[in-house]
Amino acid sequence: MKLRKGSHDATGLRFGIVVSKFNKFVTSKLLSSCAEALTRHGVKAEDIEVVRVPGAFEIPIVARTMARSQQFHAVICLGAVIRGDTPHFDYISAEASRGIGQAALDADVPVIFGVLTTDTVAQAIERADPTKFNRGGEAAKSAIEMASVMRLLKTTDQAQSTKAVVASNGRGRQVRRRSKT
Ligand code: INI
Repeated sequence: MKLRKGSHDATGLRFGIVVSKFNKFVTSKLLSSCAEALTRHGVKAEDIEVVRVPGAFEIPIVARTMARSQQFHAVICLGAVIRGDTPHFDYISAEASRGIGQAALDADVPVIFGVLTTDTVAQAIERADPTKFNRGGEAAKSAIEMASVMRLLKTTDQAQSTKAVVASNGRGRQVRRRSKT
């Protein structure tokens, strides 16, 4: 059995962060704990790029653009959708989660779902609090792990596809040719 695991060493990795301004009293906490966790794991401040968007609904298109730019090893999405009394919550949270997942698949780059979806303001505050659930810091750790595991898989893939295979040309001599994969 071959086991491949990502690591939590983020040295040399670059990250994009998309953060929504709606419920900023929560999302600013998510952002500060996320950035703090990235730098604590070895990411340089200049290797973190932050883009702000109005609300969680706008996160997917920016996440997708950043993920496809080839500038980042992973993109982290941070937001807070709080239920309140309207069905707005369901539309926004469903679209944010669907779009964020789609962005990762379209770009072939990890896009992390750090969007809180809670019933109450108190729950959102608790999840963003670095001394409690610390969802911003958790999103950073997931991004590092996914960036590192994807790099591992892509490096192995590339090594295999460029590996020269040694084959006999039928006259006892060996020729080198590239594998087709
Ligand atoms: N955006 C959020 O990020 N969180 C919310 O709780 C929220 N609520 O409740 O309405 C919210 N709405 C704005 C939405 O994301 C868009 O910015 C807006 O609809 C414009 O497209």
